[in-house]
Amino acid sequence: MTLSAIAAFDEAVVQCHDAPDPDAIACGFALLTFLRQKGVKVRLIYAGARITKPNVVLMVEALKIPLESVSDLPRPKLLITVDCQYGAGNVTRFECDRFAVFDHHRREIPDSDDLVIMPQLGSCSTLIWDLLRKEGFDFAANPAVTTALVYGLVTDTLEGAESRHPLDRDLEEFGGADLTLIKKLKNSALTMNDLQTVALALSKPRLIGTIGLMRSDACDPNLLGFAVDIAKQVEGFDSCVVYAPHNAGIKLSIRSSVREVMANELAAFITEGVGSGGGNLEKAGGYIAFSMMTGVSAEQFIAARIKDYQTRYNFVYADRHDIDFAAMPSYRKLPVRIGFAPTIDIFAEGEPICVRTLEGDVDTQSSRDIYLMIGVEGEIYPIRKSRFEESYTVLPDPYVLTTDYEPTIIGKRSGEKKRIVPSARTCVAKAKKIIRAAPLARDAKVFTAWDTAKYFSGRIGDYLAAPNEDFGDLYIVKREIFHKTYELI
Ligand SMILES: [Mn+2]
Repeated sequence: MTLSAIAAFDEAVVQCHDAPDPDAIACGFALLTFLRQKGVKVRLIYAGARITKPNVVLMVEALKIPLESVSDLPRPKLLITVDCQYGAGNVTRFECDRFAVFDHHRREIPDSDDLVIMPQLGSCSTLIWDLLRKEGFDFAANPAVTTALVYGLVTDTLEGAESRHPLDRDLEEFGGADLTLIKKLKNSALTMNDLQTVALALSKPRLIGTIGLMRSDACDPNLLGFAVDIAKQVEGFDSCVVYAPHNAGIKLSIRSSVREVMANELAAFITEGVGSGGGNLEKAGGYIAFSMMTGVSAEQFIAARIKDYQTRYNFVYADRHDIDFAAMPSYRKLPVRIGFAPTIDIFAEGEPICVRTLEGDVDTQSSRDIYLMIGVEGEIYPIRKSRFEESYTVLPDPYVLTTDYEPTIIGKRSGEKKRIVPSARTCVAKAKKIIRAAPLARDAKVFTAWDTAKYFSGRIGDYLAAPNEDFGDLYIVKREIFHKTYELI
């Protein structure tokens, strides 16, 4: 259901899950404020034990959030659950005429037009912020709402370390939040009990292959980040995973210290099909509902996934491989139209810039010599001007973007954020490039010649490819993209 559709109701109730955390409360507060401004009569409620966590109590007081604790509810015309799903295990079910859901956990209830669920986001606050922005909500006039949403994001993503989507980073950098209050809240998150909980978790580490696994009793999510940051320093742990019960599932916090494991990928692997996970190369997090792990304990489930993760990949290093590309079929690059923009058309020459894409942030600088390419799936990558001119022909047509997140370019000196599309033009690959390629028979991690920090992950069916003239310059092409961009000779 859209926010405008909700604003057309004359009354509504917004409900947080039964153990309301800053993310749920922030979303509820933001919706309440928006709907009241639209003339809707709204209440913000939760059922369950009264909140006692010091940071949550302080947040509600400091931002004057009219959060009510209830045990029963007169049947509302519209009940909106935030950061949780109506009828799921972590939220008391109240009778209502109609319900709507805003959440960022994996869908647990039958789909309908009244659910807005985006598991790719690090917090529900990000979702609500984005929707309010699209409704033209005046954040400057409502600083308490801005502060609540930024704090909701901060707690759900462990200060941004485990954020999953470029929109999370956009909210992190959104101005107008009371950073002094957020700092105070961050530093009142723990109880003495929490500290004992983490000490206990760290006292029983398990080693699966080269990955450490630790279980904690329920505790503040911040503590998981704290625990895993200590654990990752243990020699012998290439990566580590700490998890704890959280609401109706488990929350995972993951760190990696080696090139062979990207934390965000390990998070996505552990939660694949059963939850949501993401982050960056070194830090990541995730969530799995108990209802998705039937028949096994959470410990058994995670341990099995970690084991599977470590045995399923072939490792391919560009500088030392023995793959017989010469025996593979030859393909020619199709003349597919893609976009490009010279960096100096976006920012003044010499400015360090950050390209924000779905895949993550890429740092480069504005230079006469650097162009940005916009690929068929909206992916962005820098390319040298000389290489561009060798490989592409510029077309007269304007560029039209067809993906849902529009990439932005941030000037690191000026702090200015700019769209790439207005500066983008269309080009087409000169059709002479011949490559050798074959689909992967096993999942593989490919370490290319030109990126020493990351690897490219290929799934069975994706293509391993290399240009005819240099088998050392190998790379992975996703199956969907391969057939759109290459043809068999
Ligand atoms: Mn949340």
